[in-house]
Amino acid sequence: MKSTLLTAFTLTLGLSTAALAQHSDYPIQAVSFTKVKLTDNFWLPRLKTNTDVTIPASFQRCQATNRVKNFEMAAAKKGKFATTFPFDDTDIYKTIEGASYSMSLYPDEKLGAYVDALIAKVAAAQEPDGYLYTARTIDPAHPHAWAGKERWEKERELSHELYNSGHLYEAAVAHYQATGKKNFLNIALKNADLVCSVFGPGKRSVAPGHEIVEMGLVKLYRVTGKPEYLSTAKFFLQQRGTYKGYDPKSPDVWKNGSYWQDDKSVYDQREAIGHAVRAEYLYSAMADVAALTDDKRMLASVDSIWENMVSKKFYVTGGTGAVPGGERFGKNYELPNTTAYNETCASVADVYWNQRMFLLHGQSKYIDVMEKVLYNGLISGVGLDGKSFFYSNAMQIKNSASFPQTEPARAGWFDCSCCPTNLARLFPSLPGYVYAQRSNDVFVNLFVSGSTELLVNKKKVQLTQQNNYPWDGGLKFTVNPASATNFNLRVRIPGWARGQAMPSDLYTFAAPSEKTVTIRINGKPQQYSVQDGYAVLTRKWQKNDVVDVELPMEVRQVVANPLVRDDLGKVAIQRGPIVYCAEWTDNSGKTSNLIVPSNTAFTAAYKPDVLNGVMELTAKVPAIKVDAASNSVSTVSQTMTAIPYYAWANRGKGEMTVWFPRQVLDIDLITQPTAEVTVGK
Ligand code: FUB
Ligand code: ZN
Repeated sequence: MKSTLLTAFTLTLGLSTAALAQHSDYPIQAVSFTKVKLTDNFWLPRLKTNTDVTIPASFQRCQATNRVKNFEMAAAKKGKFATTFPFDDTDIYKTIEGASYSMSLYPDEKLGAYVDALIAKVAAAQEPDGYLYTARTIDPAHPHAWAGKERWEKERELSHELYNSGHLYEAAVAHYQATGKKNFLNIALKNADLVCSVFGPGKRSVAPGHEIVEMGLVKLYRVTGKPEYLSTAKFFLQQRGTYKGYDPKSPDVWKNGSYWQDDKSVYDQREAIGHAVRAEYLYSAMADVAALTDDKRMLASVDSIWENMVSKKFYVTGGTGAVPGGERFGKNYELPNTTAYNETCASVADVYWNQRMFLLHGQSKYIDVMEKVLYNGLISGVGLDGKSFFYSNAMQIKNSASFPQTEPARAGWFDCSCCPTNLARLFPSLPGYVYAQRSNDVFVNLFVSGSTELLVNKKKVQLTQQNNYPWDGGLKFTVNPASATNFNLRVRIPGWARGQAMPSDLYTFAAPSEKTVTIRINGKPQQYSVQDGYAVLTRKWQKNDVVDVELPMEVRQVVANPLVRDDLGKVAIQRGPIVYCAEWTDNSGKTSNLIVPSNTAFTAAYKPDVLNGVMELTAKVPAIKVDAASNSVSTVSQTMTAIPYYAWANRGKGEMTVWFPRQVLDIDLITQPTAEVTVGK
C-alpha cells in the first residue's frame, strides 16, 4: 500500500524511480497508523476525546486568538501581525495534523471541508516563491521583532522560520497519508523547494534555531523520494557547532550556544542539553538521517545522548527538561521536584525520538521509555475534559504556612500554545506506535486492544489484541494468518515486568520480586527466550492461534540513584507502567506529610467512577501531624490513597506528591520552590 502510494505520487510529480533508490533505512518499519484499528478501553476514549473536544477546541482557539486572521492578513498583505509569537502559525499546522490522523480513524466530511478551507487560507498566505511565514508576509517592512529585517536573518536565534516550515511539512505529510489529498502537501513541497534552494553547501548556511525542519524534510523525502530533502536535512544537522560567535567558556547557555544544541558538532555531542523540545526534535532527526544515510558517527552520537538522558536527566514520570529558565535539560542528576518544568511538548518529542531509536536498534528499552512517557508524563499534560492543559508538568505541589506554593491550574490555551496543539497531533498518531515489522519478525510494542493486518512471508496475517491494560497484566493475542506460516512474534516484555524500573541505574525497584511473566500458546505453557527485551515466539502460526501473556501487576516502590539529591530517602510508587501520586483531595487535604515505609502494603482497586476509571491504591501509612499551635509534630496512622500521576489536577488545586519519604527523617519540612519561567524562547 505504502509503495503503491509512493509510486503513484512520484510518477505524478515526474520524479524518476532512480530518485527513490535508497541505500539505507531503518532496519525495522513501524506499522502505519492507518493500518491499526483500536478497540482499547484506555486509549480509544482518549483518542475520541481528542477528536470530539481537543481538535475542535483547538481550531476554535486558533480562530479566536487571531492565528487564522494572521494567514488572512498575509494573503491580503495588509494588517498587523495579531498574535504574540512568530511560531503561532504552527498551531494551525499541528491541529490540521491532528485532524488528519483523526479523520483516518473517524472519517468526518464536515471536518474535512473545514480543514480544506483552512488549507486554502494557508495557500493564499504563501508567497509566490514558496515562502510561508505570516509574521513577515503581512507587513514585510515591519516584521515581527524576532524575525529580522530580511528572511532567515535571525533564523539561528528566534525567528522560527524553519520551525514553522518543519511543522508545515509534518502536518502536510500526515494530511496526505490520511486523506490522499495533495492540497496541503503541495504547499509544503513549494516551501521545501525554496528552503532547499536557499540553504545547502555553497549556499546559505544555518543551524536552525528551533529544530524540526530536519524531521519534516525527512518525511517529505519519504513521500516524494526527492534526494534534496534528505540532503538538506543532513546539511542542517551538520551546521551545528559551526557558528563562531559564541563564547564557549561562558556558563550562560545562550551565550555558549548549548541552549540551541549549537555548541558542538552533532558528531561530538554526547549529552542531552539545552531547550528540551529543540533537543529531542534534533535527536529524532539525527536518528532519521543516521538511518537513511548510514551515518555511523551520527548514530554513535545519538546513542550516547540517549544513554545520557535516560541515565541522568529523566524524571520517573517520563518528564524531561527539568529547568524552567530556558525550558531546558539540567545538569546530570539535576531533577528537582518542587521546580520541575517538564514541558508537555518535550514528552511529545520524546515519543518521536524513542520510536526512532527502536526502529534503529530493535531493543525494547526504547519502547519501555516511550511507554513510561505515554502513560505518565505525556497524558498528564491534558485534563480529562480534553480541553484544559498543562504546559509544565509539576512533580510536587507543597504548601506550608511559610512557603505557600502557587498550585498550577490547567488552562484551555496559552499565549505560547505549543503544548495543546502538540497533544492534538500526538494522540491520534498513537496507533502507529503499537506494531513494527522486520521481515519475519513481528514486534508487539504497546499493549493496546485492537487489530492490524500485516503481510508476512507474502501472506496476510491478522493480529488482534484483547486486554485491559494498563490495569490488568493479562494480554491476549490472536494470530490469524491467511494460511499457516512461519514467523517470529516478538512480544515486548516490559522492563518493569523483568525487575527493571528503568533501562539505566537512574531508577530501580526498592525490593526484588519473585513474580515472573508467563506465556501460553493455545493454553499450553511455553518456555521462551527473551532477546533484546522481547519474548520471541517462533512457530508455524495457524489460524486463530492464541497467545496469552501474564505480566505481574504488583505495586512496586521505586528508588532513585542517590545522586538525585531531591529523591534521597524517598520512594515513588509504580504499578505496571503507571507511576502514582497522592493528591490532597484523597488524603485529608495534605500529601507532603505522608511517609511510605518500605513494608507498606498497598491494595489496588479499580474505581470506575473516579477520574474516568482508574486503579486506585490505598495503604495504611504514617502521616505527620502538626499541633494546633504549630509547636510540635507527631505521627498518626492514616489511609493513604494514590492515583495515577497522569490524572492529577482534575479535581481542583492542592498538594500533590510523587516522591514520598520513607522515614520521618527524610521529610522535607521546608522546601522553598524557586521557579523562574521563560516561555517561548
Ligand atoms: O519555540 C517554540 C515552542 O515554544 C517551543 O518548542 C516551546 O518550548 C515553546 O517555547
Ligand atoms: Zn509546548
